[in-house]
Amino acid sequence: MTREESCSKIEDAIQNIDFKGNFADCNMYGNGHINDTFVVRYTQEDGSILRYILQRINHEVFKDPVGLMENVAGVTEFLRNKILENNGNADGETINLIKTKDGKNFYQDSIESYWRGYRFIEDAACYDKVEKPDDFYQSALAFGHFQNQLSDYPAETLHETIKDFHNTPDRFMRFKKALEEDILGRAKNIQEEIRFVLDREQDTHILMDLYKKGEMPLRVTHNDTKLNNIMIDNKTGKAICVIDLDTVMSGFAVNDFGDSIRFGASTGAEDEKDLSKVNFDLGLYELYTKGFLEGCNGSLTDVELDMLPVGAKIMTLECGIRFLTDYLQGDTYFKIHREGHNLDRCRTQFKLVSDMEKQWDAMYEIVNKYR
Ligand code: ADP
Ligand code: GN1
Ligand code: MG
Repeated sequence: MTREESCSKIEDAIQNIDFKGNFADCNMYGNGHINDTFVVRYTQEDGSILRYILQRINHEVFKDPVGLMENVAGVTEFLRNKILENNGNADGETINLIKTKDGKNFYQDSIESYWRGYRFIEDAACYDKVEKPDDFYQSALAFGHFQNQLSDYPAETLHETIKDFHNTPDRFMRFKKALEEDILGRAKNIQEEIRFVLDREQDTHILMDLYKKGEMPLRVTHNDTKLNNIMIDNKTGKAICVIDLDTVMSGFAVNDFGDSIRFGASTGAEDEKDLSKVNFDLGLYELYTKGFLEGCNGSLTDVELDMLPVGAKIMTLECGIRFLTDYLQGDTYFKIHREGHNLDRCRTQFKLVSDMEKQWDAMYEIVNKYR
């Protein structure tokens, strides 16, 4: 799509979603790797400004945007009802979809792009790196609580928005296929990273094997629990709202735990080029473990508790494998902002995996301290 076409489609979407007030402006927003996110500002009658989020769903990634939006609408409504039952005010505590002028949850334009609007969560921030340890702890409470609140969600009504999303053995197979095909001839320059993955094939099976034996329960999980998918209140410092619900599906609790660890318990950014700045921070791991277990409020089984460190390692390894696969395939999945971006991202993940392997016993001891 050319820039002009893209702009005209944004205007088209804006006109069809029921945003209130007089349109002021629209700008790209946020650091997500998948959807196109914009902030749209509207002037109100009293002169104040109301902001909204406008998103174009990436339907190369999400093949069934209609099913996805059914999930998002279902989950947000379910959460809103729970919050209302408990404390009577759900404002800001779940994402709020803004319907289209004809009452739908999304707008589909003439070139088959899917757009949605959300109320902008004001006076809150989301972080790409832990700045204050307490933010990480608050996010742990919120993600644990989120999972706990969805424990009685009718899982059978959820659409699988990305097939085999956290099927790690399958991710490993897809990596091997991309390696065999090596369409851009990039493999020769990344032998160390390739070896790193191949050496850990056994690890990729651990959770799936437990699941197949009936020892690892499937739950309704978020599946993308990185710190920048949670909004932290600027005044209170509490996590107020879990966002990015596109991947809410059946999954393993330990993967939700693990995905937060891989992103937040690192001393460096996910795409840091200088690996000497990227270390696994055991103190942050401990903080998150404490918060997540408090948030889950006793709902995890013994096997799940035993597997929390494995979840951390496997989610980090899997994410690195996904970045590396995308690098081999020509960077078509994750948005990149520089050459080699996916390779840089992969390297931080593998550095963290190595660090975890060195601190493996301590990771278990910490879980045992809080279980
Ligand atoms: P992606 O799947 O691309 O990561 P997200 O739904 O996570 O998309 O949105 C990208 C970013 O936009 C978030 O990290 C956050 O900064 C911002 N954002 C999303 N929804 C809201 C909202 N309702 N209020 C304020 N900011 C939001
Ligand atoms: C993507 O959409 P975003 O930026 O929150 C990805 C996650 C990865 C993450 C790595 C749907 O998350 O699975 O862990 O990037 N989301 C999807 O930062 O693939
Ligand atoms: Mg996101």
